[in-house]
Amino acid sequence: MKIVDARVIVCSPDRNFVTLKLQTSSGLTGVGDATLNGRELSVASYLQDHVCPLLIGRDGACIEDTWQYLYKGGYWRGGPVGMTAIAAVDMALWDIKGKTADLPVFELLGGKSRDAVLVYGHANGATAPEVLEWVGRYLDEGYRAVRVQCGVPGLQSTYGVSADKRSYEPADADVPTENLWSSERYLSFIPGVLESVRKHHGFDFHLLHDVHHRLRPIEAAELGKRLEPYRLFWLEDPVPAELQEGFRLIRQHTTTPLAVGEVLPTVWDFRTLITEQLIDYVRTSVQRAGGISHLRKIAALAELYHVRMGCHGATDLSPVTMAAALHVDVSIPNFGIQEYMPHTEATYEVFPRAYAFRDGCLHLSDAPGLGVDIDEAAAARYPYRRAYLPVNRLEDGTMHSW
Ligand code: EZ4
Ligand code: CO
Repeated sequence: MKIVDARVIVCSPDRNFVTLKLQTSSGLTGVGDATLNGRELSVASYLQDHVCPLLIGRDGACIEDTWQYLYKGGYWRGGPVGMTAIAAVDMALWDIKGKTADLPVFELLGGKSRDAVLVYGHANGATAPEVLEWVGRYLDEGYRAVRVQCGVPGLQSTYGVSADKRSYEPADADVPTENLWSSERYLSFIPGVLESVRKHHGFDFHLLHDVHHRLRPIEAAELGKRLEPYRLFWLEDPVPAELQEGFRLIRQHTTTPLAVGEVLPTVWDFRTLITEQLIDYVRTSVQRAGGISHLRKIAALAELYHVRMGCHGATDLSPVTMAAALHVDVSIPNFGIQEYMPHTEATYEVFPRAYAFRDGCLHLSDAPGLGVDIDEAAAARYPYRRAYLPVNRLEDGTMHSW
């Protein structure tokens, strides 16, 4: 079963996506997500110019060998661009493997460990009352886990807080939006918001919060301590993930569970965090971390150290990544939770899918392969638009330096 065609499709049905479509001599196709938010065209080029030519004529059945060939053969290992490109190839080959076997991919990963995948929704608001209202709506819709983000008085705009309450789109401009940041203002405000969420809505659901890498270790330690009474499911990205020693300091001070790693692409990036048990949840996903093959290795290492998986699932991960993540989520033993931010109708028009939300969980169908595709004619109607993620400045105008 040779790979006979490899196409890179760039489109923007309400946001940018890069998709790889492979075709085999047996007449099957497979899709992979290669979207790297704000740097999309770099991955498109990496695939088009440097990977697709190597795929034509290769045996599409050899997923692991192809992974090793692309990872090691690239010489410049790791990094978000290369790992996203390899991820797309890997996903597409698993899709083809499933279709060849006429089985959903989770059956090839060992079968189901659970029937459905627990997800968390996103309640964000400019003010605390708005947050409370949206937490209520999510709970009414059956969500069992809700992430809460709130605007901070004195800071005009805050990452993760948007007008759209269903999904927020941080890559919102063709040059980066500049947000203001003050750890002092944030730390004096956010514990009260989480306290009022528990006061109004109780403890019978999982509550999550994302710091988006904006604190220093000692500030994060203080926050974790102050949030303990509100029993968070996790506190995400309290500090930037590249200074892993920072997590030792946070751990010494708080029992609030920690989640990290939506920007980390390889098992080696997680090694210290996992083996020293500095975190409780791994946040990377299929498309960030080299595909299903490599994500499973991260999950397996995490399993040995009592660390669970909580895959990233914001709207910049296409429905292809969401489907692939769900196959991993239902099959691994150490699943924790899956982030879920519904895509827009335009996105779903381009990416027909076979998963659905019900009772706080996402449910996979038994469709063979990943159970998701790309409608290329629809994709062609939504051309690429440059869009960047924001940056943070401190109140004195300095770029946020950590
Ligand atoms: O910043 O998806 O937990 N989710 C997040 C997201 C990420 C964006 C980056 O592309 O932090 O909002
Ligand atoms: Co995050």
